[in-house]
Amino acid sequence: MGQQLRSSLREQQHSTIRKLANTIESIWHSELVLSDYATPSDLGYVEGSLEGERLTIQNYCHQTTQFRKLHLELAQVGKSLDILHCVMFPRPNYHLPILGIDIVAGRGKISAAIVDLSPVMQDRSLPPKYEEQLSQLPSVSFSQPRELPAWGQIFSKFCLFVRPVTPEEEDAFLDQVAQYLSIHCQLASEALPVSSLEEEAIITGQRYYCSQQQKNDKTRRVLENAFGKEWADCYVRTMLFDVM
Ligand code: 18B
Repeated sequence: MGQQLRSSLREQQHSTIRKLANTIESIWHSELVLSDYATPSDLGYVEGSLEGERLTIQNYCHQTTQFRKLHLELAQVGKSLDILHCVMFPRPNYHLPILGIDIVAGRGKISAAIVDLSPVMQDRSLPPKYEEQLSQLPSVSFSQPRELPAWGQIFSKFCLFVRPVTPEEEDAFLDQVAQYLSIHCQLASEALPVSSLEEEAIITGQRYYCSQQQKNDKTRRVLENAFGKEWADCYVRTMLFDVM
């Protein structure tokens, strides 16, 4: 799909989503050495409209020494719903958390903004350097924190899940994501491979993370409305939260 179409989706999206997409890409490009990732050719740019409004999806994927998949996805439903989805899946031979971001904006207002560095070890702990650096970040308060759904037990104590209600809160969320992402890219670049025993535990942890995320019915419903149940299920399992 042409570059023009790609950038036009971003330009139509909620300004916070557009800014965050640009921030994520700029940090990835400056902090990591990116290689191509073989995105299935039919999933780079996708459009569907089955029952409801048209859903447009744009995927950007990369890989690095430490990450098997860096995934940034922008989606738009009709003119009314904008979504940014981002997950950084570490390779299983590195003990690193999974960075996940989701922003959902309906009719110009953000209803959900979430960022987390989620643990993969069974004891739910993050590597000590992450604990250290994340604890040192200045705490920011939002007027409308949101409650995690039951499947959200995968998230860490540093998880930020809010409905930002002012431009200042939107900027504060953007700033927090940039901090998490910078810390993550820096610590990941310094990380060394683990033993094969630890690798087994990490694979189990990533599988658990993905199986819990796959329980998010709100994501599934949007995809099902545009593409049908079968396609949506396949997309969730292979593109959004593929287990190794
Ligand atoms: N997600 N989100 O990524 N989701 O993908 N998302 C929603 O105001 C999509 C992730 C998360 O309260 C909503 O409630 C679609 C990652 C949580 O029950 C919609 C795509 C994380 C909730 C969508 C997508 C994550 C949530 C409802 C593919 C976290 C709240 C909006 C492009 C790291 C769930 C609202 C609840 C909500 C849709 C979290 C519509 C289609 C990586 C916790």
